[in-house]
Amino acid sequence: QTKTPSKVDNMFQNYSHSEIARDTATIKNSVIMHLTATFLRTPTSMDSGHAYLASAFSVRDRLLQRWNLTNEFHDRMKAKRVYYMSLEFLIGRTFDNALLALDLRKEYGQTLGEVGFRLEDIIDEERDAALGNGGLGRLAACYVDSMACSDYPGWGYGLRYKYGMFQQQILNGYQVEVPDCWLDSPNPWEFPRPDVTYPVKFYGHLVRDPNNDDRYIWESNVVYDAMAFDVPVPGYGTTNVGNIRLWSCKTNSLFDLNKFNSGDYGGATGGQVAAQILTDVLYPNDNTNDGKELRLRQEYLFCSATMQDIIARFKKTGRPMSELPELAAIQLNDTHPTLGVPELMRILLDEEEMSWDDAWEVTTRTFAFTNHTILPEAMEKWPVPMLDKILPRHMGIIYKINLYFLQAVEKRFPGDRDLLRRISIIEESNPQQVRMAFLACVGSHKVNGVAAIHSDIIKQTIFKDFVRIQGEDKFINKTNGVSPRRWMNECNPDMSDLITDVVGDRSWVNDLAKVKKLEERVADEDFRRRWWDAKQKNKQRLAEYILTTTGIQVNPNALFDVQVKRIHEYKRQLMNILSVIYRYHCLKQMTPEVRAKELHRVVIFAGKAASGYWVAKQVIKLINAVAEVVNADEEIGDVLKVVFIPDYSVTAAEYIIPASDISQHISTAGTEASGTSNMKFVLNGGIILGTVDGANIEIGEEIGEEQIFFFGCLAHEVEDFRHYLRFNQPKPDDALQTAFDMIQRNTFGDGAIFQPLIDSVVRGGDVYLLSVDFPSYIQAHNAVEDAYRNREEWITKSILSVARMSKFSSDRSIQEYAEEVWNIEPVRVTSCSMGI
Ligand code: GL2
Repeated sequence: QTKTPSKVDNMFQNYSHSEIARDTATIKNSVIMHLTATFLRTPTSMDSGHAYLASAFSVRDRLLQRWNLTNEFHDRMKAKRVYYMSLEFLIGRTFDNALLALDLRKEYGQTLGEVGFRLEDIIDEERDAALGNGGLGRLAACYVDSMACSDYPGWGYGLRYKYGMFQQQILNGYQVEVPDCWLDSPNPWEFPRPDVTYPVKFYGHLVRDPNNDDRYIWESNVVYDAMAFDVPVPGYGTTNVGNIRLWSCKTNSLFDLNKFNSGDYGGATGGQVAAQILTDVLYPNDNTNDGKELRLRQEYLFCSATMQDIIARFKKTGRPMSELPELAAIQLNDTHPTLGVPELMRILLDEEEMSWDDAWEVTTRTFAFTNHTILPEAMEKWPVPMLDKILPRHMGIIYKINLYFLQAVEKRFPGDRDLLRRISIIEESNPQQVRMAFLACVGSHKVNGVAAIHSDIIKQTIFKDFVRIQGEDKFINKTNGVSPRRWMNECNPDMSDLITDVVGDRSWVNDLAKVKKLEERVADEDFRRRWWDAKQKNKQRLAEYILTTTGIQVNPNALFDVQVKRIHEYKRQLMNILSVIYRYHCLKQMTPEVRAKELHRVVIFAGKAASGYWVAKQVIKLINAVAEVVNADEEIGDVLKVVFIPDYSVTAAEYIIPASDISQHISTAGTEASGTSNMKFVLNGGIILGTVDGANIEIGEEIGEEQIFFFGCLAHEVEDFRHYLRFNQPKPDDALQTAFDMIQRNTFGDGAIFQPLIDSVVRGGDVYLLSVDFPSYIQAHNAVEDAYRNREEWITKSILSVARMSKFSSDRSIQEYAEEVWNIEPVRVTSCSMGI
């Protein structure tokens, strides 16, 4: 359904008419204009870096016209907007994405060709915007992409970190973190908005309003400025352009002239430095809560600026504050933005002078909350004394939210003191802690998990009491999805062209249900050959990438077996590398004749470990140690290669994912909330080797169990195994024991450095159940090999998988959120609606 305006004036008419000139002469002019006027270069002194910048700025001009129109139009229509609040947006590159969205790839390729550059090289000049850790941050980027492409009026809100996710170098097999200074060169994809700046207060004290019990005046002289930077998000197949508004802590007003005049130069800039630090770095923790005070201040800066901005926009409509939920829906991407709840309450109570009950009603109708993990170490909690010191007003509001909530529960379940203790937002530990997941839950009208199994688990565990108190209907599932624009059309051009041939046009990019048509061609010999060739070409491209990034030569005809994701114990990269060691052992036992007949395999790893996560870093070292020995073993040759690709990123994923034959998603059952790379791999014609966990399960349901290799224990069995292993020594099977023995016999260098990894299994209770799942894991590997040897069977699996993946488009997820959580409708800016 699309709204059209009753009457639109034509103030944009001329402006819009000039939009998107496609002829190469105009494009060339605009590139040269930016080259000379923006970057002070001439065509003769143009290098590929400047060719990229000038082209990017020229594309950006075209995008910004659409961006302006979209926002203007949504404002005029008083459209309800959704605000996706996320401390992470893992955007990656934008240039190629924008070219595809504007359908200008060919034209820019031609223009660049005329001045002596290849488009692919120019695309490679762009640095990733790596403002996120992993799945959660990339999901946020896919969701804003889907909002733009589906014409939903939606904005992302986040922080503009000066240093994004660190760059990973590998030195002597170990991970070394290097700062990611991504803003060192000009960033064409952001727009500074000095006019959109809000003051954000910290510390200080409270004065009660003598005339209004609900109202306080918060006095403090620690006030920072949050300034907006807008990042346009091009919609594909629509002129709508979305927006991600990122806040940066501004420092200008914090220069102390008095101190400077008295010669205290350090003191004069001290305030600036303190403020700047707030948005300097992304915390590089994935699925773990760090609990650092600076992080709390980051979160508040983010929440306060965002809430002030949303309210300022709402106020322009002239509607009373009580109607905020009619025009704004706010989604909390995990608990990181939960301070938005007490911040909105503070604004409504103290600035808008609403009553508590009215303010609470507005707040809970506006917010909804997505939980992304059940790992206990990831649960955000803030010590009450810390929160009280930094945000005294918010601590007071949280206490009161908790009090009213507990009173209501006590009324319904009188005398159940244990229930009150369990559900209290304040944990009675020493010191007391604020449980952010509970605050987010109480402050929201809907709570969702990110895959069916995960949504069930949270209802049975962390939110069990809340389901009983607040009702089943509040707790829903929204299975994650990925953008077909980036994760097929952009990263896999050959397979995309094939799909386009079958569908008849490229409309499947915005309507993934259309890939179903591939099933009709599954028996078509010519089509099958082209399908295989597309995969081979992607493998060749990855082989080249591996050679340049690692110096290792791999054979593109081997089976490419990939595990790329954050390094985490629960994701069990350790189990993978132990199976590689076992395979190496088996190969060494064979005669050369027998060995030569083995399936050739390249085992590919990539992923970053949080800088403080020692065990994860040891796993990286072990992978590299094994790679060094195996790859140098002439007896083994191409039969087995092991590769660790450094510095995994969105861009690296765009090379790796289209080239996989098999990808591993092997978390201990019940621990991976969803996973999203699993969806990307299958969408690109790869097959999953995985546990019965997260979205693997739904992928299996959709594509059919013949298309996926499952193994391992089930989520409901995990607790019993863990309990058993707490009191009994695990019993590694022969294969696992062999792998341990080889490490301990110093096959891969000094075995002693890896002993803690072995101990985590044999002495540490084997929390992630490696010893339990290893036998079925090895069996599953054998099944994969058998299947891959039968090429025809494999091609069928690959085609059928892609054909059945439509559920996992983020467009589907966003539509479900829009209809069931946000209550928003698409609002399409059409040429005629703006008088174009
Ligand atoms: C995660 C989950 O671990 C992952 O399984 C899920 O796919 C994503 C997106 O929902 O969220 N939770 C989390 O804290 N991180 C994730 O990637 N960092």
